[in-house]
Amino acid sequence: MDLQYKFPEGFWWGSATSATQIEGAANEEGKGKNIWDYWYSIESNRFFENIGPEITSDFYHKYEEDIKLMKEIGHNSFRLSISWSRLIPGGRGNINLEAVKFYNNVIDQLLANDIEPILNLFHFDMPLELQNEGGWENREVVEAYKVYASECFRLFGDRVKTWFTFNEPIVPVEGGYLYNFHYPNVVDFKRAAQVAYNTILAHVKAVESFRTFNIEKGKIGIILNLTPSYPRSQNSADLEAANIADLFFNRSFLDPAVLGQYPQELICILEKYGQLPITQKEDLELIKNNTVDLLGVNYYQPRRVKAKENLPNPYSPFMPEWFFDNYEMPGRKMNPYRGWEIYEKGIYDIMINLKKNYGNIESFVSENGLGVENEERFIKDSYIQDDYRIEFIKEHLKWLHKAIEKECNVKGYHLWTFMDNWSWTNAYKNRYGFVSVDINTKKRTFKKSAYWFKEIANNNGF
Ligand code: BGP
Repeated sequence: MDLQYKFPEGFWWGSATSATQIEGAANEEGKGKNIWDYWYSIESNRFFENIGPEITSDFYHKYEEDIKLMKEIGHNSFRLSISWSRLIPGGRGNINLEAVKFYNNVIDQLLANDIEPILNLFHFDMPLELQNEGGWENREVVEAYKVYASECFRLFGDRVKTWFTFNEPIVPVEGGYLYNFHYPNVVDFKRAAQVAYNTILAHVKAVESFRTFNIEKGKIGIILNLTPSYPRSQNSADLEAANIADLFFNRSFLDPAVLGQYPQELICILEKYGQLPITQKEDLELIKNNTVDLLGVNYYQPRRVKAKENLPNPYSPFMPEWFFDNYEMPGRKMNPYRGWEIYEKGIYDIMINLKKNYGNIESFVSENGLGVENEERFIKDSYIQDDYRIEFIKEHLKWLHKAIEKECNVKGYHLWTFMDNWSWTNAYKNRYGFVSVDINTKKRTFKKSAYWFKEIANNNGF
């Protein structure tokens, strides 16, 4: 077949999800509580239509059916996360054998369907007991994570080759310690910096442990939401604003994870404002020696910034926004439901940056997707005709293809997400899946995009 956009041999076609967003069974078979279970129990009003994480898509009971559906639409790979509080209730100590059984079954089912399981160890879901000890602010929790990660490598490493330590580790920093959209709802930059730093420590300790398992063809990486920072203009003040935003939101994780060191400029800013985290001397060696094999890139939207209009109030809490203002570019294309700009070329710019400045590290698009409200509006012939999603994916893939033509080392594309799932405080407001899920009956139905994706996965292009 003559394809205009042909992708490299072995390209990953699939989708991504996370434990808390699909498993449900939040209080079943020995699972401990995580911060989402707890936060919902004390403040359910913070969640769209008061819906919490206890049932979600019920993957815990329906995984067999779901994996069959994945196979049906051409998935050759699927990324999911392990729920730490399910595997090790309380965060440390005994392993929950029911959880081991569940994850073993999921992995085996995926393999039996020729779908490569890609496992992520942490997707925003800190066990409650460990959060009560200070979460990522506490180095003891870093040690507990290392033990948890090692248990996962030991239990599942015979079959799972591709591992990720964290998904979007900056989000719990932003949500939990700066902007109040995750528990524990703290607003304190210095604590946020400690959380970010300790997360990197947890990450490198997991990488270090992973290497000792000598998993055949095993690779380990981190998944980052890389959000390119575009300046309003080429004026030097706008450029500097974009540079600083990039340091805070991208390079704070990208540089240590891939290059093994923090950007000096970022250290200088934090030092100047008295915001540096507490560190130990030996940490630097550890960070340097445990860089990743591959990178997951989550991309939804660009960040546009401009030089500040007004000086920040020096008595207000220190924030990244002391150095830039967000910029609403006239004429930008928007996803009005999520309030995010759609800028397809961003995916190309990210890959070119990885090629130029990060040794062309192997990467893949680990999340990209379009959340839409009230998709039932688009039902025709009893399924959702989501042409807007097909368009969205296609336009991103074209730019990804262009990056590959420029020799960027891109290995795959995963949509967020396989089936409509529970989106944290947005609960079921925006739907992202190839498969719609009736939130009452849990019935699954393919959307039009699922059939379309099957074609491109089977043809390895379009
Ligand atoms: C990413 C997360 C996902 C997912 C997605 C969509 O940041 O890794 O967990 O939820 O964004 O965003 P949202 O659910 O907030 O609409």
